Amino acid sequence: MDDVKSLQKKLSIDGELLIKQITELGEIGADSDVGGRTRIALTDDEKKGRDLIVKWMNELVLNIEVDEIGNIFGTLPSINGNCHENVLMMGSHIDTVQNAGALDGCYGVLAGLSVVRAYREAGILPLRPITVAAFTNEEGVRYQPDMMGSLVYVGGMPVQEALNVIGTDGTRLGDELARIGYAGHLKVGAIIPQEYVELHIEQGPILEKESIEIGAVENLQGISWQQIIIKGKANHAGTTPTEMRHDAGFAAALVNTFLRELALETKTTLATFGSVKFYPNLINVIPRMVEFTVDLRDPDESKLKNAENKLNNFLKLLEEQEGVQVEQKQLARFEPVHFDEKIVQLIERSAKKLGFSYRRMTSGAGHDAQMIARIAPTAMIFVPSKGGVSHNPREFTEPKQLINGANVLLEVVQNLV
Ligand code: HGY
Ligand code: MN
Ligand code: MN
Repeated sequence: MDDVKSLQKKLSIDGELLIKQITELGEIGADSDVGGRTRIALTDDEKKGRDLIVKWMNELVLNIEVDEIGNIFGTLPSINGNCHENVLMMGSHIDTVQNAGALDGCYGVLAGLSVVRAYREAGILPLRPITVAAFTNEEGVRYQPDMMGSLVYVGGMPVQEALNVIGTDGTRLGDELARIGYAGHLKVGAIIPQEYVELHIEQGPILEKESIEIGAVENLQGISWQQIIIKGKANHAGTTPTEMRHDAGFAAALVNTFLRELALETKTTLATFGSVKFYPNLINVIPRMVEFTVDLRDPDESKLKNAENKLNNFLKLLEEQEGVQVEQKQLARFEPVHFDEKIVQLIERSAKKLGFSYRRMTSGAGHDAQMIARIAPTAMIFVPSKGGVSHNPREFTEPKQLINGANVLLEVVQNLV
C-alpha cells in the first residue's frame, strides 16, 4: 500500500493535452453565426461530443459504461480490479446551451480524464476505482429539469419518467437517447461513489475580481424554474382603445419588470425572464397569449420560497388588473445544497500546498454535484472566468488557470484514494 501512496506523489497532469482536448471538443457543434458552439442534449452534435469522450476514455483503457439515462462512466479500476464499489468519482457534463463557451462542464470531464491519465502514464492503479462521469442533460434547455442525468442517477427522478419527458421541440427524451445510441443498459446508480469532486469554471465574476486562483465551493444556491402562460384577447392594434385591451404581451412585460424589482429589493435573489413566445406574434395583433419562463435563484431556501410567493401574488393581481388568465407549470425546483466540509477543507489544503490563492464560495450555477451530494460526500473546485462570463461564446479561462485547477483536482484525488 505504501508504494502506491508514495508512487502517487510523482503523478503529473499533461496540461498541454488537456487544453488540446478542450479545444477539440469545443469545435464540435461550432456555430458560424454568433460564434461559440451548440451541443444541446441528445442532438447529433452532442452525440459527436459523446463519441469523442468515449474515444478518449478508450485510449486510457478505462472500463466504459453507459447507464439507462445515457450517463457515461469511464473507470480506472483499482489495483484489485474493482470498478463499482467505493468509487472516487469526478465528472461534469458535455451538453451545452445555445452559442455556448467551450469550458462549461467539458472542463470538468476532461480534467477528470487528465487525472486518470496521470495514473495510466505512471503505470499505477489506485487503491480504489476512480470514475470520470459525463452526465446527461445537465443544462436542461431542451428537456427539463436541468441536471437530469445526475438527478436520475441518485434516484431523484424515476428513469421511466425522465425517458418520457417531452422536450421544448416536442421530442420524447427516451426516443432521442435511443436515436443517438446512448440508451445504456447499466442500472442507474450501479456505480456507487464514496466521494464526488467536480471541477468547473466559476461562471461568475468573484475569483477574477479578487485575483484568486482557486474556489473551494462549499454550497450551491437553490433553483426554481417555471413556465408561465398568460392568456389575453387578440384584437386589432389600430381599433382597440387601450382601456379595452387584454394584452398578454403587456402583462408579460409587467412580470419581467416585477422580477427585476424583486431581485433588486432582496439583493440575494436572482430572477431571469429567459425565454418568451408571443401568439400570434404579429405586428398588428394584440397578443392573445404569451408563454415565458422564469428562473429564480437564492442561496437561502426561505428567501427563494418568498420570491416564489411574491411572484404568485403578483400574477393574481395581474389577472384582475389586465383581465387575463395565468397558468403556471413548475419545470425544476432544487433546494440549496451544502457540500462536504472535509472535502472542502481538503480542496483548500491542496490549493495551499500547490501555492495557489484560494477562497470559499457559493456556486451561483446549478451543477451535477448538487445531485451527487444527495448520496455521497461532495464538493467542487472553481477556477476564474474572464469577465465572469458564461453561457456565452466569450466564456474564457486562461490555460494556466485551467491547468492549475486540474492539478488541484489531482492533489485532492491522491489524498482521497
Ligand atoms: O442552470 C444552471 O445553472 C446550469 O447551467 N444548468
Ligand atoms: Mn455546467
Ligand atoms: Mn451551464
